[in-house]
Amino acid sequence: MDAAAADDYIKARNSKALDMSETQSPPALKPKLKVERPKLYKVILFNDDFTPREFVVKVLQGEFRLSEDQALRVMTTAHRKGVCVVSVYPRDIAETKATRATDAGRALGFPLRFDVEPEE
Ligand code: TYC
Repeated sequence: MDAAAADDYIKARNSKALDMSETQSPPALKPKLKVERPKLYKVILFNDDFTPREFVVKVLQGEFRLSEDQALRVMTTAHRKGVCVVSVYPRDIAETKATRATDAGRALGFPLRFDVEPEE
């Protein structure tokens, strides 16, 4: 077909595509297949002067499934620097773990604190 005919054909095809009653028409626009990753949140551990080191390690192992070695490193970093990132999770998991870990300390009268903040 010549250029004018081709032009008419494309116009007709696109106008059909926009008419949803024509189910066999190809879509005029490609659908966006965009799958977004869930945003991640950091759980932060704060140092304090009262919570026993061994207890911090136990909470890190129990609530965050860290190995003894990882838990010791995280506890030691928080002890020396004031804070340490424990791990990252989707928002509700991060919040649940931070709350449970903070409550475990509070139940024994310790001021142990875990917080959640969005990853950049
Ligand atoms: N600083 C505490 C102590 O000397 C131990 C500790 C470490 C507490 C890390 C909290 O996030 C923490 N007993």
